[in-house]
Formats: sequence, structure tokens, C-alpha cells
Amino acid sequence: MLKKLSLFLSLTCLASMGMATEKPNVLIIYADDIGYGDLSCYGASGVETPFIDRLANSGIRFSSGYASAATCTPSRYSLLTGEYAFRNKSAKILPGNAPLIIDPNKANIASYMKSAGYNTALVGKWHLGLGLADGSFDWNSNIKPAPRELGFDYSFYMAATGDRVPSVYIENSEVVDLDPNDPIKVSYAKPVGSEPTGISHPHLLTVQADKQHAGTIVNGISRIGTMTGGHAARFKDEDMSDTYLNKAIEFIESSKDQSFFMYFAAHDNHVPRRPHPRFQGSSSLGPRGDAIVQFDWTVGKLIKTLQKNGIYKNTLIILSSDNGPVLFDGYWEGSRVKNGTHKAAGPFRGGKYSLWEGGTRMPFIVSWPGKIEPGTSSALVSQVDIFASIAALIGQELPKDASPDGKNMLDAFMGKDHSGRDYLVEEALSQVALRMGDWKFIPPGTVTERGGLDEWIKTAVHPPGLLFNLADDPGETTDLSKQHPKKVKAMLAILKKEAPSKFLQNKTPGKAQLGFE
Ligand code: NG6
Ligand code: CA
Repeated sequence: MLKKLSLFLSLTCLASMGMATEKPNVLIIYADDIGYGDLSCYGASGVETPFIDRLANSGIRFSSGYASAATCTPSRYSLLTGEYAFRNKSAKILPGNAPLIIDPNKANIASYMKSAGYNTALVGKWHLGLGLADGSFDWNSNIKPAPRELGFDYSFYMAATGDRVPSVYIENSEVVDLDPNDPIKVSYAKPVGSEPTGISHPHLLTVQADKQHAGTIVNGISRIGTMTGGHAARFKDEDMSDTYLNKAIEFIESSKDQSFFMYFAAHDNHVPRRPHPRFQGSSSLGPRGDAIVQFDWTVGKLIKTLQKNGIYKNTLIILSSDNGPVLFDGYWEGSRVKNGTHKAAGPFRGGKYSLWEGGTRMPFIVSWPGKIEPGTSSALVSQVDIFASIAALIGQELPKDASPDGKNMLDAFMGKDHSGRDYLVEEALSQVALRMGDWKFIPPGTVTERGGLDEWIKTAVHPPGLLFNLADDPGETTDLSKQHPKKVKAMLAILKKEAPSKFLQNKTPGKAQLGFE
């Protein structure tokens, strides 16, 4: 009796503190390089995404949901740690052989969920480094520290990106299908081994690539960096999406009796875009659109799996993307030519790599059938908030120092609060900008965008910076800094408080920022 009473009291106490005691499954579906306008529920043309549209219609579709940065590694870092990536100097686009950049001694979303009793998994693209920086790392033996050391009970992933060696999958701490007699070596500095590269054997290529992507040829595609060995382990790009999906389904089905947390990080639609043949031609946008259709279909399958197992209603799903869209990113796949009138970044300017809104404004959908009333929301939310918001939902206290920049946006995620944050910092290639209310401020510096081959479009931002009212001007065309000097001053002061000073310096991004090292 006493026990029951104290349980009742502690539950009411938690409830009165605004903390829930629920333990739904939590599934984060993270797309790669899918822009704000790339899904039909966000206005895409030339590509249909019926499964994601249905998810959006049954949950909340956000119009001001952000990735914390305009490239992959920093956005993923923020999502998993709740810390802005500019606080970690290693959080830039990483080569495939970089050491792990998340500190296993600090809490991250996976370690938190594990300690809250969840069965945790990573499936998909990692790109946050592996091993230590002391030279001890070896692809051929126990890979560690790795996702497992960060709290993922199960992990099936590739080290970096599809266009970076090593082109293999890793399951927990081992390369999958590795033949010990054919050990893997990887190098980004000097070439390793003597296998054909895009430079030495261009006739073997099934798609032409720029010189940055002219390293070792795997599956007819030259990659960034060189590798040797691991032939039996090498992946086939066309099967990647199905491979990840099948691992995710196995994981969901294996944790039927326990709440699960899965970070499902799809590779679509990062380059090289090689969707499975059954999706080739499924859009009018060429491989880029076909990869979006493949992603949508995958989301549909994940949902079907939850439904089949009777756990869909008890699963909170957050779907978003790591950075804005890019049409040409190193391979001549025809994505620019076939793009037609499709606006991959929706009404926004710029895309991947850029500080314009298109770099970080993302599709952002939160669904929890039965708990969330469907609708749309203009609340200002960021992926850096996911960790703290989920912690508020589960109710287990966050460890001290965890999620230093993330805010509890649970009410916004649940569709109850339509304001969200007061402001958030956007990062692109080691520069920052501020979104506050309807305003966006870009301090003096350079805004960089990807053009075509060897083409980077650079826009100089002169003092006092650029100020836009996004409500009237989502395309960031009309600078209002002269009309609102006080706002400029106030927003600059916030940026100076939030971000390290070197992110506010007027400098052009170098090789390190662009992931060329
Ligand atoms: C860049 C690559 C690009 C892509 C990107 C990482 C060049 C010219 N560009 O360095 O192709 O791999 O890194 O993309 O090499 S991300 O989505 O993982 O951030
Ligand atoms: Ca990306």
C-alpha cells in the first residue's frame, strides 16, 4: 500500500513538473542532403513522396525546423549530443578515416536512452569518425571507440559517406564480410595500394567524377580517398538502401518486448546516387529524384513494420534531413540537367554548404499517432533540441552538462506550442548566422554555395551584415540592415555571445571546411 502511494506521489510529482513518464519507441529517420522542397508535402515537383506525405498528414509538419549546420558531420554531431557543432573544432566534414569526434565520456542521446532502459540502435550513415587519434586504429580488428561505446546496443553503418572510402559496412565493431587474408587499408593523404582509380582507369567508370572524387574505384564508381583490400566486404551502392532497411526491420522486430530508440540515417540522396534498379526512372528528376522516391518507399516500409508489429501508435517518429540540397556534388549524374522547375530548397535561397536558409531549413515532421493532433506548425525548432525534448518526454533526468545547447521543445514537437525557440544559430562552413523571430541576420563574411564542377559561388557580405525579414522575403533578396540598425546590433550581440569569435570572422572557407582534407 505504502509502496503504491509513493509511486502515485512520484508520478504526480513528475507530472506536475511537466515531465511525462511515457516510454514510447523513438525513431529518428534522418535523410541525407534532402532539401526543404524535395518532398511532395513540402511542394516538390517531378517527384512523389506518398509515404512521407501520409506521415506528415498524421503528425506535425514544421515550416521552421532546422538542421544545426549546412553539412553532414556538424548537423549529426548536434543532433546526437545536443551541442552546437561549433563548440567542437573537429566537427567539420570528416574524411572516412577520421577518429571519433563524440566524447564517449559525455552523455549523448543514445547513451541517455540506453540508461533509460531502451534498446538502442544506429542503422545507416555515421560520418562522425571511428577510433582514437593515436594511430592505433585498424579496420581489421575490433573497431573502437565506435557507436557501441556511445550507447548504441546495435549498430550497422558505413564509416563516412557513400563517396568516401572505405566502401564497406560495419556491424558493431567489425567490418562485415571481411576476409582476414585481404586486410583493408585506407588513406586520404597519399594513395595506398595500386588499385584502379578514377585517374588511372577512367574507362572503368560508370559515372564521370571530379578530381576530388577520383580515388579508388568501387562498383564502377571512383571515390574520395584510396583503399586496398576488403574486396569481399565492399558494398554495392544499388543495394545500400535495402540493406539498411532490412537491418532496421530486424532490429525493430527483435525489440518488440522492450522500448526501442533507433537513429536510422539513410544515405539517400547523397552522392553517388545509385538507387536500386526498381527505382531508376521513378521520378522525372533523374537519379536524384529516384533516390528520393527510394527514401520515401523505405519510410513506408518502416511504418508498415511498426504497424505489423502493433507498435506504430506507440512510436514517436521524427523525420528530417542533415543539410540542404545540392544538385551537382562531384558526379555527372545529370541532376542539374533533369531538375526542370523543381525547387529542391523550396522557397529558400542556397542549399547544402550555404548560410542561406536553404542550407539548414529542413523538412521536419514529428508523428506519434494517437498522441499528436495532426497539423502544421511554424514553431522555431532545431535538431539540436531533439535530445533535450525526448529527455523531457521520458522524464529521466538529463546528466549534468548533457545537451548544453538543446532546449526542451517537447510542447512544440507535440503541436501544443506554436512559437518554439526565441532564436537559433545556423552554421555553414565555419560561419554562423542568426534566426530570431521572422528575422535572419548574416554577419560580415562570405556565403559559399556549390555550383558546378570546381565552381563555388561566393557572395561577399559587407559590414554591417545582411538582415532579412523571412516572413516577407523567404528568398533573402532584400537587405534591411540599413533600416534596422538596432536589430542588427542586437542580433550580432547574440551571435557573439553564442558562437566562438572565429565563426564571426570575415574569411573564405578553406579546404578543411569543404572536406577536401
Ligand atoms: C565534400 C564533397 C561532397 C560531399 C561532401 C560531404 C567534394 C568536391 N565535395 O567535400 O561530394 O561528399 O563533402 O557531404 O569533394 S555531407 O553531406 O556528408 O556533408
Ligand atoms: Ca548531408
